[in-house]
Amino acid sequence: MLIKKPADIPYSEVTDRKLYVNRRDFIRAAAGVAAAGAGVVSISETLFAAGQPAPHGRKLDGVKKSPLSLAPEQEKTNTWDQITSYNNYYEFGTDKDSPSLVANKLKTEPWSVQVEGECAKRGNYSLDDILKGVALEERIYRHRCVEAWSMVIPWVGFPLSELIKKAEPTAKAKFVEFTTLVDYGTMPGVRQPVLRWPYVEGLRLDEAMHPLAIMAVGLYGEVLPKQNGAPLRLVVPWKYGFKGAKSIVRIRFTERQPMNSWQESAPQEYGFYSNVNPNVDHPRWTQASERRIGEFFKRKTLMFNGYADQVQGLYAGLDLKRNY
Ligand SMILES: Nc1nc2c(c(=O)[nH]1)N[C@H]1C(S)=C(S)[C@@H](COP(=O)(O)O)O[C@H]1N2
Ligand SMILES: [Mo]
Repeated sequence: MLIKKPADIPYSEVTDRKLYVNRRDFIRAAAGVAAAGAGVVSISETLFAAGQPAPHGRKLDGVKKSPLSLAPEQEKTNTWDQITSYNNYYEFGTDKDSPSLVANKLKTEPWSVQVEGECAKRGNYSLDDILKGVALEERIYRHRCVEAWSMVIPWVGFPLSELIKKAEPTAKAKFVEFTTLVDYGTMPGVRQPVLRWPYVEGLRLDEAMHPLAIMAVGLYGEVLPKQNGAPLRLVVPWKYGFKGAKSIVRIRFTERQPMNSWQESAPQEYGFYSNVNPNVDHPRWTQASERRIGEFFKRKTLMFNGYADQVQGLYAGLDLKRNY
């Protein structure tokens, strides 16, 4: 059986970007006039009633700037087109352009999240419940995929800690597990045994409470495109991108370390922590450098993806070579 790991498709990373975009345009063109009318580039339906129409979807209102963002002069933000057409979302296929071509079928409304496990406020919460009282912030973050490519992405979201506090974890809760949607009707990828679906990720509770960890609901001030994990996805900027579970439907507080999908599928390659670490190579390639999408020359990968000052305290005393 062919089990595709992120590494089995890595040459998309070196595929010339122009060829890539051309192929996508070709597929769109081939889909023809009818498809254009049906919105191959989908206008997201939205739960954010007040949002005004925006260039690609719907504008999120009242988004504040955050001091935790990268400053624009620090690093250039990737374009909307780059961020929304070069995606990993295996439920929609393993090609980088599959999610942008296929995910428009995903139904993100209504949406609810089941909160379970070691917490006082278990239950089924609508997205509106989850967003009640939260202030949306723009967080411009570096995004480093384990496949050694990277981007800079202007997310819109809110601190994961706010959601966790609302759930009131018990004293026994040490970890948080995130489970994402499986829908056979709209997700062709879940018929392939790439991973055992649903996609599951986890964090230690103190990692999850860190102010840099967010739940994202938007991009470039607009509602999050489906290929990027609408309506609600995790973003943990100091970890490899696969920790950022998309389209979350379940959050569970646990006493024991959850098993995450990539660790389950290839434990010698992907661990639980998955902190970006230029000193710990992937068994099949180096993690010392990366290719920023849109750039030609490689960049050096930064410890904790450049967030070491903020997060290294979480890992004091932990052997980062063993706990990759
Ligand atoms: N449900 C789900 N979440 C997922 C993935 C996936 O395949 N399925 N891919 C992960 C990987 S490997 C990366 S790099 C990021 C990509 O996020 P982006 O497409 O918004 O850049 O999503 C992560 N979250
Ligand atoms: Mo990734």
